[in-house]
Amino acid sequence: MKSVHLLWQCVLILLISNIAIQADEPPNIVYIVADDLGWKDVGFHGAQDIKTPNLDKLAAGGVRLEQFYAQSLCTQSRAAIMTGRYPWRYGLQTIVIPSKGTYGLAFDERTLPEILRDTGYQTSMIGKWHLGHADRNFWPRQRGFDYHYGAVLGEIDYFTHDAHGVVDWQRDNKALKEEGYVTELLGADAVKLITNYDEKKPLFLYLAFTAPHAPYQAPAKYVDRFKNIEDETRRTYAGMVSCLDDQIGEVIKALEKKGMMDNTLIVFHSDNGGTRDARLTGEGTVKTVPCDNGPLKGGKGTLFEGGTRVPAFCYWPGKIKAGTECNELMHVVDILPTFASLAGASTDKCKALDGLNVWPAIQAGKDSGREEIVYNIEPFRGAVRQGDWKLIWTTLLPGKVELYNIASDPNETKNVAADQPELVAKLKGRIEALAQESVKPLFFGAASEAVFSGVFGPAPIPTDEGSATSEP
Ligand SMILES: [Ca+2]
Repeated sequence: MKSVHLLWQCVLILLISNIAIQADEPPNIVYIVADDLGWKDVGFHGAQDIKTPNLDKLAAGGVRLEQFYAQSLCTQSRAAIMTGRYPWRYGLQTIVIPSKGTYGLAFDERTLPEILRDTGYQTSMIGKWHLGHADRNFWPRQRGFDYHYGAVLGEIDYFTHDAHGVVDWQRDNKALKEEGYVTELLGADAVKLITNYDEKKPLFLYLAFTAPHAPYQAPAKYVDRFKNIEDETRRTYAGMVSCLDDQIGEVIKALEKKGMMDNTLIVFHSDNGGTRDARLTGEGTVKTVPCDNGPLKGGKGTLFEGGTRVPAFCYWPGKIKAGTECNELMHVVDILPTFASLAGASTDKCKALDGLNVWPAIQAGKDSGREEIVYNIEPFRGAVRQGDWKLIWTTLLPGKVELYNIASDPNETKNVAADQPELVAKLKGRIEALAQESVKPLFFGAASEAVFSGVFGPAPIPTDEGSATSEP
């Protein structure tokens, strides 16, 4: 009898230890980033004309992150995601890498996929990179991804896959000629990858859609869903968002079909706010700006909330409570340490991280530990938020200082800088101290090179027949 009892004890111990191993099993991570999606351009933030049923279902089934910040432009956010460090630390804080730019993410920065790959993940990237294209060493396959399909530039035509006549469409470093609409191609590739997935390793999939960034293009079948929208650009944009939503729905179906959902964390957010300035809609021109950031002030490229606070959620049934809302401060630099923590990966080889592991806040609504958001530090402007207080300092003459209480005035309508000189001095001091730690934007070098190669060329003096002669 005693031996039977002992046997049961052994079985019980084995079962418990097996459960413990399963609980600690590194999850698959499907990390979906939209490009220039407005705060209010998703159903779960109240969009009336655009329908996003798949995103809404995921947001409702998980936790909405309502104070999740990104940088205000593409390259900057993607750099922060890849490094866990603010982009002003390595020169990517100003504008984006332009198509003629020859620079990229510094090679001494350790990247998120490198960290995950070193701990046993298969690392795949499908979509837009925008962290350097002129040298192939900047490309995703050389920066930690086992697989890449998509574009390396910041903006390509959705049908021809080119920018300024140069096709930017690759699979694993090899140029690819394909027919198709970019959002559908990226979604289909993600579905294929998941369907054929080798389950021996946990999967990290970074699915970086180019939608709904300019140029505003969508197949007629998506645009036709929004015949009720009068404005042509908004109608096309709605079609782009709808296609994005459909493709995310297909990815979820593929994960379900493969039986991966129980152990897969899905994270979704936009890389910056929606554009509110026609000059920032991309390299083309549009009559109207189609994005809607709702009540938030400003948009892409600005340091206001509309440029930096983005729609975001996490979804993992069984691990994250459905229908919850998190108002803890978070920033895209937190992605790297949070994923590393879930993966059981070490960040020891990284430079000093700005990001924090915010998983306890996401999963259990605990304090995120983040008391400060640094919106950006540039030679001509900077902004920080500490607690509820946000200071935006424009240092270009004439300079401007704006102080807002984001808790009581989230839409930045009342500048109270004049009423709070001590707080202004403290936050200005913080910005100045961070500026001392920052490096010069790489964009300045590229821009001056482009300008000077142009302005010191031959002068465009008219020499046609109507010009003056040497005769008096
Ligand atoms: Ca963007």
